[in-house]
Amino acid sequence: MENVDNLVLKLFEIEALKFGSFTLKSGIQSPVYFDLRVIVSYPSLMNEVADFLWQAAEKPNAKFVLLCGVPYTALPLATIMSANHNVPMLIRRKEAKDYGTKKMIEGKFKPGDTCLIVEDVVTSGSSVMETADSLSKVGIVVTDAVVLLDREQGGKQRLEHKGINLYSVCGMSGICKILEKHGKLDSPTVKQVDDFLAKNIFKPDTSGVKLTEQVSKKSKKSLRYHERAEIVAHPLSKQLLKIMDSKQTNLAFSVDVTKCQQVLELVDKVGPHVCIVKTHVDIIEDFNDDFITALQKLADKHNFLIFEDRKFADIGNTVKHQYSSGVYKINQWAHITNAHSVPGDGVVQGLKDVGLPKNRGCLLIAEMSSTGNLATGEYTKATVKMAEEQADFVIGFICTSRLTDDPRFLHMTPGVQLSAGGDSLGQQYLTPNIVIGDRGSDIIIVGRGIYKADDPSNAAKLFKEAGYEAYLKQSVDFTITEQ
Ligand code: 5IU
Repeated sequence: MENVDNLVLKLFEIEALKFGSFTLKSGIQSPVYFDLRVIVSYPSLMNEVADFLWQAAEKPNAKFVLLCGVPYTALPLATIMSANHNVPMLIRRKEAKDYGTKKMIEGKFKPGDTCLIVEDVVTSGSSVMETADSLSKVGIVVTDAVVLLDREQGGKQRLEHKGINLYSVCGMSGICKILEKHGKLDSPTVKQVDDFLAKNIFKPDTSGVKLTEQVSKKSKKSLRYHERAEIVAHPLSKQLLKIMDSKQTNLAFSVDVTKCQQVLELVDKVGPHVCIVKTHVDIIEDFNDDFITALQKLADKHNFLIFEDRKFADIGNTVKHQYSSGVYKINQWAHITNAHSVPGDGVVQGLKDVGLPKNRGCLLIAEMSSTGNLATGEYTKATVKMAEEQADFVIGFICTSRLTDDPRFLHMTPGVQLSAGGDSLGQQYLTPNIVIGDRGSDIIIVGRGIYKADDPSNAAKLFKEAGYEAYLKQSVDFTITEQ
């Protein structure tokens, strides 16, 4: 305890802890400001802080084989911890411009490795979450984070809600008590800080929105499938949500095999467990019209929708023909198809011309599951905007996490297996729990996890149960935090 007192006094002395009136990044006026950047000028203090951080994570038995500092202030602190305790470190890139072309995470790791996040100050927890997201995108598991100063504004609870335990060396109220005890702060200032804390708490699952300013409308996460089915406008989304509700499944089966008979046999086995069957008809060697009739019969028998994963990506006039003519005539039989947003909104318009009259729906590819893909950052945001502008035809996204709270849009995520990992060609796998529970997606898309299993029907059942359980847990958690 004495030691923490000394540390706080030192931080106060070097003006890493400031009291007065400060405008925070969010525009909020705060009576206290923590600026830990100055500590790099005090090497022995750096060592001391790194020790405190280590102890704070060690005592509660945090589980990790790697360390990663949140850029930038915590980077040198993580480096000291790494060197002193011989725990390898990772570096997360912060620069947005590098998202598409460079590795976001530098350093050696295997999917499934556990990593402790190190941070200097936590307010809402968003920076820790961003780092955790980047790590989990490459299959690293984050369950613990350690911070020097917790502003006690709800960051800990928000992180817990995302499955991350936060350990802190000291909190805002503790710091005030120590400084008051040592005559560095007067009681009106301490009271000011207390009042500030009482009014400025960040609530779980909002991005930096103050509790007092929360909108009361329920977000998508709190809505059950049947509730969403009532409010979505597109009849296909309604139908899909009703299937998900009645069959208790958010599983889409990607049946990527190359013979008609193989496809039909697999679909008949797996059909009872899925809400969607996803096809790539251009990989089927003996494709014919009877195959489509048989697939449609299975869709009726087992009550699922058909999604042809065609990924249209040409100008509007061309995709219109690709969608409705040629050998496959996709708009005649596939309830859902998808498109890249790269050509601009003409691609959606072209598909819509021949899709909407048949009550078809389209997904936009806003993110991809493969390593090094370019569908990130501004591209993803522009894709969401494109969907919002053509919501009569665009029913959702292919993505790796929830992109909007708008309940009309269905989020579907490929790259799912029962344990995290990848293949040799850049596919990256996450678990149903991470995809539905942590990342807020709606539907898991599973291919090899099912059709390569010894018993595809049983494998589909396991995916269905894992996905549905994550959905139930997600909704219940959210309802509790709303009270
Ligand atoms: N798919 C992806 N990632 C993507 C997109 C589509 O995996 O970003 I867009 C497709 C490819 C394949 C299925 O048809 O989803 C996933 O199959 P596996 O579960 O076998 O990896």
